[in-house]
Amino acid sequence: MSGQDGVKFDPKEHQHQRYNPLTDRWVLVSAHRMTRPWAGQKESVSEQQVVRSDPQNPLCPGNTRANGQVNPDYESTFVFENDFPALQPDAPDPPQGSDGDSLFQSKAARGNQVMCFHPWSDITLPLMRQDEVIKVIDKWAELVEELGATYPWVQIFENKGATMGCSNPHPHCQVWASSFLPNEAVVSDRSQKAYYQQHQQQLLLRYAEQEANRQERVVVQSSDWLAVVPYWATWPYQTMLLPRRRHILRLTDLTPEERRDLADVMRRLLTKYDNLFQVSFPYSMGWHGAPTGPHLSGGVDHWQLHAHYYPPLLRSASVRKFMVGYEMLAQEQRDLTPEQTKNIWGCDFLRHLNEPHFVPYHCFRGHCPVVPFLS
Ligand code: H2U
Repeated sequence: MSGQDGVKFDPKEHQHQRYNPLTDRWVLVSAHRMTRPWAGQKESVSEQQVVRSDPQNPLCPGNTRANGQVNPDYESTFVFENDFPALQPDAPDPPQGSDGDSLFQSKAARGNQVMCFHPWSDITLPLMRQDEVIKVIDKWAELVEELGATYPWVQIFENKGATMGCSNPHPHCQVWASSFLPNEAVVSDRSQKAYYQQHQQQLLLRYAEQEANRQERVVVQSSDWLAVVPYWATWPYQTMLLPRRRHILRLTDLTPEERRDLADVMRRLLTKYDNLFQVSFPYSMGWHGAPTGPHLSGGVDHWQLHAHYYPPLLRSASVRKFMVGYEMLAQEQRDLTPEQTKNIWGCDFLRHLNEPHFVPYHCFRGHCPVVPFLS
């Protein structure tokens, strides 16, 4: 069926599909659906304060964890082996291959860690000082170096906020090293490789160059980094953080200047997130860099380091987007275009939000934290 004769296509009005070149999948954009009423689930926004140091919290300095080990009185970042690892380093391998029927196949999996960003439980990355965020980046790079010496994939990810399934408000991330390339890595590797072979240029280096020229979806930029709402974004406030100036395979390759700049861009991006609905903004984020272990010797020039941020919220701090129905059974879909500057609920495009955090710095570094956490 064709569309209405004589009506000019407007991406803000008319549904269309956008291609995600990293996943080789399409997303349906149907901006006109924003007007639908919402009588569904709302997240509760609690004004609850997180205590700076809770004697019961196993992630705080000096406290005892579930396995009986006592944390040191750490003053910066702190990494420990997860006491409940999804990937146990010494678990026996399952029998390789299938059990005679190709529908029932298994493979070996391996090891993981928890990394605390800061000794305080009531602080988050956007409220940390730049030097404190640089220490987080340095530690991420160290972990990629250490675990990547043997494991082919080191997945650093932060689940922030109870709504993203985070079990502890203390600022932390997880690092899972696997003896295999997980699904997302396999698809991203395949897509970046195909693009590189066809164009002799890294897909994401070219993409960063294009986004920097177009300036339609850029949220924060600096001399070395870009934070953009990807053209193919599925989540309403999804962003991607990528180096814009040179080919960089992994976090380990970042220069001290690039780390300093990254810390600044991360703080600015995350401050905008918090300022959007004036809450400690929930998300899942993670780094994707070239595979490691056996891949350290080469064959991965098509890769460009980048981070994905996937926030769950839709139109307010209390209404989230659900990836259900059509998304589960047919294809991902979004209701507003990634470049729209304001939606009908009056939420500003991230780029236009203020950069000073809504919690005044002097108040925060003292002892009156007031950032509402979603429960
Ligand atoms: P999440 O909040 O993202 O679930 O991460 C907290 C992690 O901390 C989780 O993986 C680990 C959990 O297994 N943990 C320990 O390793 N020891 C503890 O004593 C508490 C929590």
